[in-house]
Amino acid sequence: MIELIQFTWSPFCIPQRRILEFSGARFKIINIPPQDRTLVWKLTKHQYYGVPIICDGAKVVFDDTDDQQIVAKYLDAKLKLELFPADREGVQSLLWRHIESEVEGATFRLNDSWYRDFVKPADQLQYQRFKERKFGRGCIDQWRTDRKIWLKKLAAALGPYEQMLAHSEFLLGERPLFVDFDLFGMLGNFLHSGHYSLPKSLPNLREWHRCMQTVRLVR
Ligand SMILES: N[C@@H](CCC(=O)N[C@@H](CS)C(=O)NCC(=O)O)C(=O)O
Repeated sequence: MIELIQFTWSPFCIPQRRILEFSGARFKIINIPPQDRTLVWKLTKHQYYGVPIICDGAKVVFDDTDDQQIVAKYLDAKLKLELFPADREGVQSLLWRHIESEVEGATFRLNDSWYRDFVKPADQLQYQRFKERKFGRGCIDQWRTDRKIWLKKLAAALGPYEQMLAHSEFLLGERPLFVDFDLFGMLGNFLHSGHYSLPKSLPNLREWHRCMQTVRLVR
């Protein structure tokens, strides 16, 4: 059975989890503490410490690139989902770059600014240290101060998706493709703390999001 090694609020794990649910395949979730990558390190034979990774029998799949979608493409091929049709590959790869930079840059800061609400007290030191090593000392305090600014940036980054969804049920047509799951993952990360909701000014996106929570593959 496919196993997904993840932590629940990771913007890069949520798309893979939702794709697996969408597919109807049986799979198992293994949650790791975000600050302890021992299991990932061991399973990847000391090649990778990020999440998500997928174990499928003896096969271990991980994405050590910034833009190739190795995990999602593995699931797509294995489960025959057709989330990456050839005639949409170009536009999807432009969109997922935007989703994973402009959108994700705002969502993870907004969510992490509440990390004390959802990271266990015993894990908070390592969580904060990890963020500060990457984004500078005091970064989370700064994100907390700048919440309004990041909310504005997020709404602006989501504008084009709202426009696209005025014309079709999903981003690129009448069925969901990879970019739908990718955007859903970033928004899942944004909504994780429970302190935010999707802006009322984006009604098409709100409707699409409702749909994306439960959509299932029809073969
Ligand atoms: N290209 C990777 C990116 C995954 C990624 O950046 N994951 C974050 C968690 S949201 C991570 O584990 N980063 C390394 C770390 O936290 O040590 C993918 O799409 O799977």
